[in-house]
Parts: sequence; structure tokens; C-alpha cells
Amino acid sequence: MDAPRVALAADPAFRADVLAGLAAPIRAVPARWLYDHRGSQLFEEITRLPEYYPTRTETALLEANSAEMAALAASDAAIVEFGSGSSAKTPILLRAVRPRAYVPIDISGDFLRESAESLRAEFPDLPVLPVEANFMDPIALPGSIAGLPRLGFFPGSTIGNMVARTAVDLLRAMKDTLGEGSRLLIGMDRIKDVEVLRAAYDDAAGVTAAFNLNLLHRINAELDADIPVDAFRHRAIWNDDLSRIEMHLEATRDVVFSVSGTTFAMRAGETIHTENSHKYGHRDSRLLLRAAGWGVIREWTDPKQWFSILLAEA
Ligand code: AVJ
Repeated sequence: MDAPRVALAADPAFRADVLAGLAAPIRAVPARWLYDHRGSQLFEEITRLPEYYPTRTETALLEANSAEMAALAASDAAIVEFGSGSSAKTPILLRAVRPRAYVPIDISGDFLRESAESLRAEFPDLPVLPVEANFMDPIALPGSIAGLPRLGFFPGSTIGNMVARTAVDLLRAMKDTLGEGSRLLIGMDRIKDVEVLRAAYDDAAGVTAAFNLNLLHRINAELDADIPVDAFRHRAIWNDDLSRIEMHLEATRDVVFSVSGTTFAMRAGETIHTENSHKYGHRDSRLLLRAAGWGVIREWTDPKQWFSILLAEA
């Protein structure tokens, strides 16, 4: 049995995205709505799964190469992280680089304050200067880091959620935020054996399935909906043309349901597209960064070449 859910005040943007996404000829809901409290918990669980290689591969890459990363960073750098820095990766970089200041940028003020507190406890001499903002837009950095060289940090292959057009917009916004001459350390997931990819997004324990299906529970709880969740199953598909894993929710029988008073009918086999995770070849990552004004100066990858961390300069 699922835990009972408390009715929550609906986010109007969530309702608008779901209603528009379910009515579209190819049904899709933006991936950001997967990450409510429960979804974020399940994603944390995903990062510890045996099949989910990205988190542990990237963490090991940082651990093995942080001294060299630090040597390439300016000695008086300020680190600007895109995301709240709640992961285990941030302390590895902070310990190696010993920056003059650390600026985490996140849209969620709660996450930001929580992780800022724990980083201040671990690095008592480090000024931690959180900025609550959407990093898709250029952001004014705290005045106290004016004049310090900037090192952007964007781990987790979060860029993989975005189609190329959006990824380039984001990378360009990062360049505008950090300024000409800045550097960026970014994690990107590599193209690899399809079975390895598929297993990472459809694990044996069913955690990724629960993460994906949680979206339907969330819609039911927050948007006055009656989706029969048991009539849907998780699908992880490798789209070779677009070089990405796609997550879908597939109706296993014909279903009719309503969301906020609007009725929807889906046929057995029809899907709702919920997330993309783009994978990049050696040249692809360089091209993407170049398109946004970033030149790659160093790349670290693991022996299997499953994941890479790139250092680029604006
Ligand atoms: C958080 C976007 C990096 O694409 O690997 C993991 C999300 N979804 N399993 C990824 C995710 C299902 C993850 N990112």
C-alpha cells in the first residue's frame, strides 16, 4: 500500500503543464515535475543502485582527479555551483580547490539553506553565499566575489535532461552569469552499450519505475485526478536517433481518467513521455559547449569511458 497523501495546494504551473501535456498529440510532462519530495527521495535511492553507474563514476572521477582540477583552477577562485550542492561531490571539489568563496545557485530556497548549513559546518572558513534563482537565466552574483576568477560547477549530467537547443541556452546563460574568461567544470554522460544504459534506467529493484510512476501519484494527489496508476508501467527506451534514454509511462490497458475536471482517454500501449537523458560522444560534448561559447581545455574520463568531466573556458 502507498502511504496516504495529504492534499496539497496545487502549483498552477504544474496543473498547466500536465493539462497541456496530456492533451498534446504526443503526450509528455516536463521532467522537472518528477522531483517533488518523494521523487527527490527516490532519485537519491537511484544514485545508489548497482545498475545506476553515473553518480558513482562521476564521484570516483572527481576523487581521482581533484588535485589536477585544483591545479588548473585559479588559486583565488570562487566556485559557483549550478544546483544546491547537496551531493557528496561538492565537498570533494571544495577540499581540493580551497576556493575563496562558494556560491550555490538553486531555485529551491529550502534545499539551498539546508545544504549551505551543512557545508558551513564542514568548511568553517569558507564564505558560503547561496543565491535563490533559476539558473536558466543570467544571474547577478554576490558583490563580495567581484574581481575573483570564477569556476562554475555543474555535476550530475543534469545537462542531459535538456534537448540541444535548451542545453545551449543554459550553457550560454552560465557564461553570461560567470563572465568572459571564466571556467566551467561539467559532468556529461557518455554514449555506451545500450544494455548498460537501459539497465541504469530500468533497474531490477524497480526504484526507477517507482520514481517514474510517482508522477501519476503526484498528479492524483495535487491536481484532483483519478488516474488508475496500476494501469501504467514504466518504460525506459534508448532513442538512437536522438542519442538519449527516454522514460515513458505506458498504459497497459485502455484507460479513461480526469485531471482537474478534464477527461482524458488513452489506448493500451500509448505512453506519456516523462524524461530525457541525453548521452554524448567525445566530439558531441565539445560541440555542445562550443556552440554556447565554451572551449574545452581538459577532459577526464574513467577507463570504460562511461562518464566524463570537462573543464571549459569562456
Ligand atoms: C538527474 C537527470 C541526471 O538522467 O540520469 C535517473 C535522472 N532519471 N534515472 C539522469 C534520472 C531516471 C538523471 N539526472
